[in-house]
Amino acid sequence: MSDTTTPPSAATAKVSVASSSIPVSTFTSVSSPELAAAAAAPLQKQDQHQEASKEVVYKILYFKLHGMAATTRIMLALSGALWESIYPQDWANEKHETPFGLMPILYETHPSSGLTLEIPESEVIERYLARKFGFWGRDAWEETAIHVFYCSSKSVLSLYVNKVLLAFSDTKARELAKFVEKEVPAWIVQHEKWLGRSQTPGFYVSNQLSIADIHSAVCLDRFLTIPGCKELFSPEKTPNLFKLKHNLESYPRYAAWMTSPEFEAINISTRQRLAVLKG
Ligand SMILES: N[C@@H](CCC(=O)N[C@@H](CS)C(=O)NCC(=O)O)C(=O)O
Repeated sequence: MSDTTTPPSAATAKVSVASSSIPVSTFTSVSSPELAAAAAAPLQKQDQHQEASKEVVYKILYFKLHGMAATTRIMLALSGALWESIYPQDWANEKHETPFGLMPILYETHPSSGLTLEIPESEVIERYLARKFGFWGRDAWEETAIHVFYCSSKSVLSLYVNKVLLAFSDTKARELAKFVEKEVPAWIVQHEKWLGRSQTPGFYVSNQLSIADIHSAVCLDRFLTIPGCKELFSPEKTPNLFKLKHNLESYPRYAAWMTSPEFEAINISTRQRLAVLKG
């Protein structure tokens, strides 16, 4: 993992790859010796990605929404690897070609062998990339601390989606109130306490960027768009969560992704989708 005093360069932040079609599925043959060898290739450190980017190409398939692909896209952007977002063209038909008929799906192509790994399930993808790119801690204790706060942020975000966004219109206001009055404050208290306790406030583990930092920043960005919820956050009220956000923003590759035209296009369609769901 990189030290925040020396954020990685933006030079290889995002490089387009030739085709944006869904790669040929390899999920059912993932146990073949060649794929097993490709998957077991040495883990990459962030500072080795210039080298790694020549080797492996990543594609992340998801709707043109942040949703369940937001954290993966950020990790790919931070890594410096060759990657692109791909979107379904005709999902009703493409769905049946995918492992579980659901997105996101990560495709990892190894040009030297021509093999493509296909990885479904958002949490599996996130944990795979976190391990590959060094966002997963240096020992068992760091991994555990990172995992705890990563899971906590995943839980609060899925509560919002399942209990509030997907609530029937007659219960939506009540569910939102409960979420804002109970769930978010509970999340804030524990995360503020942990983030503030160390000598490097704003990181869950030492001064290392981890999947927990990245996923909590995704949560924070989402919460800051919810009326009634965004008022719970400010540099004064939640200084350590703001420090976390600031830490992440000091990485040029992150800043490049968050201000890219593609990110903005995803922003626009996410806002449109949320407006429908919020009713
Ligand atoms: N457990 C899966 C859930 C994925 C999921 O629900 N994906 C939705 C979009 S958020 C989807 O693909 N919907 C399209 C469909 O059901 O056809 C994961 O975490 O990846």
